[in-house]
Amino acid sequence: SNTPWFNDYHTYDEIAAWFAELAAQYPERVSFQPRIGESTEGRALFAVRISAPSPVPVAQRPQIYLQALQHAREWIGGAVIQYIAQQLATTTETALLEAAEFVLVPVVNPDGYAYTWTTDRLWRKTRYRNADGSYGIDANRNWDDHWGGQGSSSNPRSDTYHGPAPFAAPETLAVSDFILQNSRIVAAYDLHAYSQLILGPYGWTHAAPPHAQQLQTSGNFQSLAIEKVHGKKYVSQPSVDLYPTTGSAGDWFYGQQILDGIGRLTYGFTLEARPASANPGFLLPPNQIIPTGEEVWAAIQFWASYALENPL
Ligand code: 0X9
Ligand code: ZN
Repeated sequence: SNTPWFNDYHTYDEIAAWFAELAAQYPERVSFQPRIGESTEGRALFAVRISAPSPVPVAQRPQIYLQALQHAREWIGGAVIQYIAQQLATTTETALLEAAEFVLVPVVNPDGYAYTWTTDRLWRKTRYRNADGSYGIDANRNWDDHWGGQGSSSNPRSDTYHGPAPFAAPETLAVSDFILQNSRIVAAYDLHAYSQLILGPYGWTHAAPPHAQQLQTSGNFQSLAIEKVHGKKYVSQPSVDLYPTTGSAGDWFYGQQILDGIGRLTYGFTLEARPASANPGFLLPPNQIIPTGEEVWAAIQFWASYALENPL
């Protein structure tokens, strides 16, 4: 439903309050975890769980994980995850919600996000205080999967600074711990902007992952689903074909089980939402929130269904 809420972007405080209100409004489906950890500046990292009643106990269901706003300036990612939450809370098509539990961390980098509202609209990183006096770790270079390699920087002033150690950022540490506590996750999504891309493993190497066929099929289904909504083309490809990265969430989602046997094999994806290119880039007009939400919601339903039917 296209409420006025989705006609504009919102601050961190507004978003947190909106999710708490969603849980209050739809207690049968939505629960709000106000503090799974905290940011460098002490803001709460909150989580949201969404499912519908069914004979299968929620505690036994496979889980579908979504996160957004690792990168502060990518506002559309935060708006899209709110849109998806609203659909999950209200949809009358309940099959997915009866089979699975959706687990969301909508704002992974609340300090950076707040900074884009107060000071610098194009800030990307966290607000970690670096040893050289500069600020910020690139959260999406700080996950413990081939950390510190190509596509990340050891320069604290760089926008792709990987941090002093894997999970040195309190945000990535808390969120990754939270993900591992949710031990039945079968698919995980990291929402970004921009370029209209659906990115699967790997980011760190050109080598094909063990489940390349299922991952590519999932990506292709998502791309088709998106195009049917508003005709937008989102290219589905391995992340590394965009450019190599190391220490990224998408690789950790999929690969941490392979690397150290922790957790479950997971359909790990990164989505780059609208727009297609640098104009308007991160400054996507708010009248595109709803259409972008609609097309990504279509992809998410295909991706979640496919993961539930074809576990890795
Ligand atoms: O560089 C990133 O972290 C992501 N792009 S963004 O413009 N949102 O910053 C892409 C991460 C996907 N992984 C790889 N491309 N390897
Ligand atoms: Zn990003």
